Amino acid sequence: KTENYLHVIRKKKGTLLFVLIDSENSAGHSASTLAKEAEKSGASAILVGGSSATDQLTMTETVSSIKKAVKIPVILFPGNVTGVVPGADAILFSSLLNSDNPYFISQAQALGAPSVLRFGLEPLPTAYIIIGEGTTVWHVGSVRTIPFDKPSLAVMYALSAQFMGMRFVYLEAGSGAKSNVKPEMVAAVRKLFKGFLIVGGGIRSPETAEEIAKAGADAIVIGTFIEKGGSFKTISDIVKAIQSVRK
Ligand code: 1GP
Repeated sequence: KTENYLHVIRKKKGTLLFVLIDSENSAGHSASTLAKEAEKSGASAILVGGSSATDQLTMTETVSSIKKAVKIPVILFPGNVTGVVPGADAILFSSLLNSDNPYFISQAQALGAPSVLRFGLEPLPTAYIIIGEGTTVWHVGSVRTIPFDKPSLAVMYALSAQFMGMRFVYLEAGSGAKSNVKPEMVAAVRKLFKGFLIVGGGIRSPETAEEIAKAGADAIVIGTFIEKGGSFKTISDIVKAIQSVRK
């Protein structure tokens, strides 16, 4: 149902904004307050997780408080099996395709799958592709990275994801990354990948968000900007900027 909802509102609104809330790191504000503000500012979904989120109890409480606070879907974005908790609408069921460690490609997925079934989470089959280096996800995920200026490598992974039946690709520069995924790379992937294209990491301004939307992203993800107390006025401006783009 969440997958269908995303496609429907993408068609209606243009590029969507997903706000990422890290249950362990929300600048003193409660996760539910941040989620409510994000919804008011025009976010289309809340992602909960992050590669350093290891406490399942906190995750479960965070998901439940966010669920009570907002109507938009709450989607898990786990960095490990510990990120699979009950109460969310869906989960980015991701394989870190350019990891050198099979644990992050298929083993964590096998370990987490029974819980996804048991908790009734809708799995959104996602190829998680890391660009650049020096970020937490790059380190934790044993990533064989793709340089920012090599769009053709990202395209190869996205195509292989498509051929394996994955319906989502997430191009990730990493939380708090100094530079974001370049529009040229997004455009190159967009040209061949037919599924839902998510782009995140280091996006903080309406201008950058708009460039990425113009390049063909279906959704952009913002986390650190909000965690660090960035204004929701800017978030509304970002939503306006990306939703003016229709592709
Ligand atoms: C990280 O792509 C997300 O997994 C969001 O990145 O925290 O840099 O906004 P930021």
